[in-house]
Parts: sequence; structure tokens; C-alpha cells
Amino acid sequence: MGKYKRHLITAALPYANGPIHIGHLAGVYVPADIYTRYLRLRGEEVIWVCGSDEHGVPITIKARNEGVTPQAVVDRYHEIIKRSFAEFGMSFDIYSRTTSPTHAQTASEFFRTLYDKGEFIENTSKQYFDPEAGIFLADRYVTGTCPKCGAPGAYGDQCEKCGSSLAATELIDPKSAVTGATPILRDTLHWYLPLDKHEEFLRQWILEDHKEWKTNVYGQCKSWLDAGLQPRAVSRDLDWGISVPIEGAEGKVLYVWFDAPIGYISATRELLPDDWETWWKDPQTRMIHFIGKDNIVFHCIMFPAMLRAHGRNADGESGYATTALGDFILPDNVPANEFLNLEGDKISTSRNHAVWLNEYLEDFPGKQDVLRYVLCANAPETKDNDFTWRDFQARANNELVAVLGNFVNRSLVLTTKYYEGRVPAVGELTDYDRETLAELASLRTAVEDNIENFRFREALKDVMGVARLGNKYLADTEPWKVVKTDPVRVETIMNIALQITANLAIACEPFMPFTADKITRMLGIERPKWDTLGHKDILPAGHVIGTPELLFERIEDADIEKQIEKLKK
Ligand code: B3M
Ligand code: ZN
Repeated sequence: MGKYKRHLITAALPYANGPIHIGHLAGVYVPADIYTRYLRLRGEEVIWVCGSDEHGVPITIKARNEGVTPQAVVDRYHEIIKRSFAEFGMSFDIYSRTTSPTHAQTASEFFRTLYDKGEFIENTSKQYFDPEAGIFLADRYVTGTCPKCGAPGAYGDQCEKCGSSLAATELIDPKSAVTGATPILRDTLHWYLPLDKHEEFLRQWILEDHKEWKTNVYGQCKSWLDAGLQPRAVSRDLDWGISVPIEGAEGKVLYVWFDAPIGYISATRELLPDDWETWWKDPQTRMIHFIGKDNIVFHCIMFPAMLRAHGRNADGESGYATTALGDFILPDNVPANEFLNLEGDKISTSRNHAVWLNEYLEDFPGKQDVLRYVLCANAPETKDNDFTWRDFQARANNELVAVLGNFVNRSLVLTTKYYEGRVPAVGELTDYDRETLAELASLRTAVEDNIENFRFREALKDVMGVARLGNKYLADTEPWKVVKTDPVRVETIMNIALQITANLAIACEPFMPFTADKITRMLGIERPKWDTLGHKDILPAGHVIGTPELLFERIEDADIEKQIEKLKK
């Protein structure tokens, strides 16, 4: 694929402070999995790294509320998240975590390199300190009366009543959300990455050199850059995280958004201890970050600035990946998605307005691909989108059962019935046969073009188009009628139907891997190579297929009513 030798795929590291819900899956992991599976099928050299993001303030607050250690919190959720991902077929090459020793080492070294090169500025500021808990308070954990509208219970970063953004020090009658104590202002020293110094470079790199990025991503970057970049603190006063690796920095840890993206590097290092640098420093590596829209600034501005600062020479010139194994490469693309809403309302962990993957599987065992399908078909690729249980049911029944399942089942069952499962030979083709096969042949380029351009919804439509083509072909040629008058013709019809089915076994793999496996098994073959997609001779005549089973079951009204009720509670 172009000038690149290998692909390094990353997906946002989920916070280990709760399970995974459908919004995560639709926005980040389903697209990343489709893309990675596709590259593997194409025979590309690819790794996909991910892991749990286990630092940050919310984890410490959760631990405090539950009276357990932060480590206990992340241990619990790391396992739950990891299991959900595995159950949904996320094909990571490694799923690591940011509390791993390798990560502590990698992140510390990274910080230290930037520090030694003078890439940070130091600054002392006044910050609220909770005298009872003995900790500095993140803005979110100071509450008080809004200075703008007078509403009580405003947060130190925002008043939810009037929407104003605030500074914690502006709040009237501030209180610590941790203990309820009145916080006091204290001086604190922090290290800042001067993003402003990288602004010119970032403008050129994103706005000029990456005009092909998705418009939502490009647009967000442009507005950040146009507003002007400010120095950003990369340390925090907290007792949970990676210690700032310099003397005199006791009680200070790396800001979670400094260490988390380095987690991609650490995970690669754990996966390939001897070879990880090739994946991060050879300009022939193509790096792609899959993320949600709230992570754009960190992946397009902050992390690239960090990577560049790491590689930049003392004169401030050149920098990223100019020579083989020079320094860190930057992402080639950041295909961020917008948000998925649920039944017309924002997904919210605190209000428990969400569909959790672990709960979904309890209610719909074995139906991973149904959810993968619906989330991809309705993915928030260009704008926020809504997930509704009615739409879930409609897509499952009218598309998966009625189109894909129905076609595959008919072609397999008829083959079993007419030929005891033996693939009949193809005879003379009619014009209609030829048209159908020509349409099948165009499938591969369509799917490839859409996947390569991160248009997964369109790509999935192309795949379903094949099942529709097959259904229409059987409906038009009516083998069940013709078999009585012209059984030789039916051999050709069924051969073509089976070849279409074999194509579906290949084409479904990136999107619905469990279904692809099932079709492959029912056909009694090894999965055909991606290169044969669109071909009309995948199954040799005389091959005996396996036993047909239903691919999908109907989703009943009662099933989804139960889910809708659950959300109301
Ligand atoms: N954990 C935020 C999030 O899940 C954060 C992503 C880190 S990616 C390096 O939205
Ligand atoms: Zn207000």
C-alpha cells in the first residue's frame, strides 16, 4: 500500500474506571478492528496495539468513594474491559495497561529526554488544596456557587446550569468535592509543554500536508490552531500515576494525557521488545490512531508535539523521522469518529444511560456480530448518531436475518437437498448469469476503496449488496421451480449461488468475523484468500459442503422492550 512497509494501528486506551459501552465500540474499536483485519487479509504487515488507561483523577476519586486502592479499581476494570473486547472479537496484537513496569519506564524516559533537552518550561501557580485530604484538587473536584449565574453546585471548570467555563478560583464559597472541606490556595510548580513553539510546525503538518484527513478532524485541528496554542501542563499533584522523574518533584506525577499516548509505545515495546523501534522510528511505518472526537486535540496536537520535541535537534530544526530510525514518526491519519447517542440522549456513565457490553452479552448471548453490524451500519462517522433498540431490531431482522442469513441458508439448504451437499458444476451461462457475476466482480474494488478511506458504513453496504445480489439471483432464477423441468440449468444456478456465498465468507470477515467463520465452516472450506474476492470459481465442483445452520435468529419485540425498560430505570 503505497510507500509504506508496515502499519501501526492504535485505538484509544479506555479508562479503567468502568466497563465498555456501545459508544466506545462504535466510535473507536469496531472501525479499528475492521481496518486492522482488512490489512491483515491484504497480506500487509500490521500490528494493532491497545490497553487500559489506568491513571488520572477519576480513578483516584472512584477508589476513594469505594474505600479501596486505585490499583484495585484498575485491576477490576482492566479485566472486565479486556474480556469484553475479546468476546467481541477485537483482534489486538496486544492489550496492555499503563500500570505496567514497561510503561513506567518508557514514559519516564520520554519525560526525562524532553526535560534534558529543555523542551519544557517550569511555572508556579496557585491551586486549590484540600487540607483534610492533604491533596491538590483538580478543577473538576472543586464545587461552589457560579459567579456568573449564582447557581449552586457549579464545578471548578464549568457551570452546568449556565454553561460558562470557569476557573476553580472564580467559584464563590468553594468546597472540596472529595471531603467537603474549604480548600486553600497553595503554590505549586509544574512542567509545561510549550505547544505555542510547535504551532507553526503543526499548522504546516496538519493544515497543508494532511488535507485528506476527515473533515471533522481537520476542522477541529484548524480551530485549535487558529485560536493559538498555549503551554500545557504535563504534570499534576497527585499520588496516583507515574512519578515525575526528576529530583525535587515528590508528590507530582505525569499528567494522564502525557503518559497515556506513550502507552502506545510501551505496548509495542512489550509486544516486540527487540523490534519496537522499527515500528515507531522507521518512516516507512504508517501510524493510524483510531479515537473518538473528544480525543482529537491530544492525538493531533499534543502527542505529535511531544513526539516531535523528542526528536528535534538542539537547533530546533528538522525533527520527525527524516532519516531511517531517526526519531519518532507522526501519525499519517487520525480517523476520529463523532459520538453515538442512545435513544435520543447522550450516553452517560453517571446516569447509567448506556448499553454495557458485558450486559449485552448476558441478554444476547452469541450475538456479537449483530451488535458489530448495527454499530458499523450506523456508525457516527461524519456526525453524531443515535442508537435505538428499534433500529437494532429492524436491522437485525430486515438485514441480517432477511437478507444475509436468508440467502446463505437457501443456497446451502438447496445444495444439500438437490446434490447431497456436493457443489454442482457450472454449465452454460445466460446473460443474466453473466450480469450477476460481473456485479460480483466489482465488489472487491468497492469494498477496498471504502475501507481504505475509512468509510466503513459504505464498505459494509457493499458487502450487504452481495447478499442482496444473491437473494435477487435466487428469486429471479427460481431453482426450486426450474428443478422440475430443467435440472441441468439448476446446477449452474446453484454453483453461482454457492460462489456468491463463498464470497460472503471472505467479505464478512473484517466486519463480522464470527459470521465469516460460520459461513466458512458451513461451506466446509478453509477461508478463501482475500485476493479471490469477486471470483466466480472459489468452490471447485464436487466439493462437499458442511451442514447448514441458521446464521442469525430474529430479535423479538419482547427482547428489545426489556432493553428499553432497563434504560428507563
Ligand atoms: N483514556 C480518554 C478516553 O477514553 C483516554 C484515551 C487515551 S488514548 C491515549 O476518552
Ligand atoms: Zn452558572
